[in-house]
Amino acid sequence: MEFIHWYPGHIAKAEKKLKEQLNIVDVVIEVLDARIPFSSSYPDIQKLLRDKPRLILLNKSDLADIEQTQKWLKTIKEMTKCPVISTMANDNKDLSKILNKVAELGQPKIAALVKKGLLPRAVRVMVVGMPNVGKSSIINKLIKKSKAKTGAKAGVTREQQWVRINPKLDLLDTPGIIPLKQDDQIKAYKLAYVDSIGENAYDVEAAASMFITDINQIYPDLLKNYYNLDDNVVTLETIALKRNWIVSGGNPDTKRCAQNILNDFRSGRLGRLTLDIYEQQISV
Ligand SMILES: Nc1nc2c(ncn2[C@@H]2O[C@H](COP(=O)(O)OP(=O)(O)OP(=O)(O)O)[C@@H](O)[C@H]2O)c(=O)[nH]1
Ligand SMILES: [Mg+2]
Repeated sequence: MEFIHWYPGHIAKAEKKLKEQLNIVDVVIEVLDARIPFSSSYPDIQKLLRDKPRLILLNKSDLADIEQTQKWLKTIKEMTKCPVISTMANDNKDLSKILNKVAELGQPKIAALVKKGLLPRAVRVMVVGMPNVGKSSIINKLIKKSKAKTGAKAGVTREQQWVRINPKLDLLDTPGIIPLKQDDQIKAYKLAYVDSIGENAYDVEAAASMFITDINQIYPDLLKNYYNLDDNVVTLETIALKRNWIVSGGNPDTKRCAQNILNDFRSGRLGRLTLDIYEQQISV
């Protein structure tokens, strides 16, 4: 049985829109979820971008396993040859790093324009990523200081709004949504854990059960301790019974339990966890 239901027509439309947006920028900021750097990446991104320079952000790093994030930063850098930075939306420490990297990545394009006899212009950048990874938060962070919209540019699509970040940098203020086309069901589950897939596309209890299995493998005892279970049987049923979530007839309310477990993870209450484990992903 397939876990996630895809809508091919919707994907084609999203891909077309993304391509149009990509055509008008010089540099792309790709946002990944630091808890699932592998599963929140888009396998076709290289093809879509062609030679466009890319800065990769491991966002929500405040929710991810510190040690794993360090490993992923290094590996993704080696694999993609792109600069990679870990970020968190409510912290501005990384802001100047992002701005400097984008300016640096856009420089060759501007130099090429000047060489052709054109006037130098600001580097145009956009943010792309899967749903819910923090694209809007990052855009807001970038434009915090400069709310002024620069309006439509000559020669580029009129509906697009640009924000001047600084004299050398213009940001497209709408993010590029990477379509959720994942043939890989394991990746799809992980995207569901981090709430990157609408809940109408999957079964919450199935997702929470998978989540329990995955967490028990990577962080043994974590759930047992967090939910204060008496033995090693960690299931929706045992957790629901322990919490006294009961439906009529005395049965465990597994649906409520599933929702609660996923919420505990998403909010960080379970701790800083990474679900794409570097050692496992790299060995495949
Ligand atoms: N803990 C934590 N939460 C974050 C971070 N970045 C974003 N969020 C939260 O994650 C949720 C989604 O963030 P958005 O910026 O709306 O993500 P998005 O990629 O624009 O989402 P869509 O527009 O739905 O595709 C919001 O509740 C944010 O507050 C982060 O670095 N750490
Ligand atoms: Mg958004």
